Amino acid sequence: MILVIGANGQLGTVLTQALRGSYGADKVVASDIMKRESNTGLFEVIDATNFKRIEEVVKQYKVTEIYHLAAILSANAESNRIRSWEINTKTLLNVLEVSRLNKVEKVFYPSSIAVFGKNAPRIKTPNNVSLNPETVYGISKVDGENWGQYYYNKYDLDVRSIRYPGVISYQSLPGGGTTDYAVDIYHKAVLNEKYSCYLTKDTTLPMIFIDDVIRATLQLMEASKEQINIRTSYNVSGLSFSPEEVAKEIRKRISNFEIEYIPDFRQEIAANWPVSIDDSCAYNDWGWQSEYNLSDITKVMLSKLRNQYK
Ligand code: AKB
Repeated sequence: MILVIGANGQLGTVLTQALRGSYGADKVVASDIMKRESNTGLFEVIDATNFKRIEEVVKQYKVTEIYHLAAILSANAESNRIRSWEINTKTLLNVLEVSRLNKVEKVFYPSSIAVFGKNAPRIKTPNNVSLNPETVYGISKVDGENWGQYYYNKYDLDVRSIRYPGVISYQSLPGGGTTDYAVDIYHKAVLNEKYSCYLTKDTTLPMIFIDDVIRATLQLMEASKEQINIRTSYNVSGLSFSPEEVAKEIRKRISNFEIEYIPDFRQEIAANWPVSIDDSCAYNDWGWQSEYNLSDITKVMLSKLRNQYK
């Protein structure tokens, strides 16, 4: 029995459906801080800062696996430090502790490329480098990775994790991240509006398409225990591009698409993140390989969003 915490977020919306597709609708309980009209199937309201509530649901459904996705992303976290600690760190500790006490066997925790700071090589950033993030969000993700490893070492709780790049999806919007522009830009393009980008045109960041994200996550979680050699978090790469490169790709399909560049505080966050990621550990341990390039992503994003805005 699987519990998804943060099921209404950018990742949770799609991952919940994928898990239901793989394991059956009656095997996956979705949960979030509020229920939406679009929530179908098994759903529980959970505020993950509330240990007792998580435990109640875990006991009620005899949960054996938790995907803990609730988080405040990098841009928003900068102005909400205490709340970010509560949502990004305390909720994870709650999940790990509830799991330890209630025989949950496996936990998935999403980390991020935000764990890397100025000291890490920015090109092909390796899995195992010193992590000195300079953002609230990055600090919380390093913390989370270490807590996961701690519960694995100390209690044999099977915690697994991926450092996600910026996720590009059409199903729902990201909220409050530094990489959000790579989703917003497609919405503006489809609406025939000019896009005002908060990063400089040549800021290249690691990104990944939602289908690759879901495949990577399920592949990691389905790998045998012996295949998992990293208990902090795995680097996973999709592709890397800059705002100018997406704009060019969009113009191949919408020739009059316009973009302007007005960098704000998010530029400084992006400037300390990797340009590209070395994901050879994920490839060697559980066979990870991405499938989507920028042209594929642009084609799918524009066509799916056109249908949504019809
Ligand atoms: C963000 O921009 O904060 C996230 C991330 C890279 O983790 N998308």
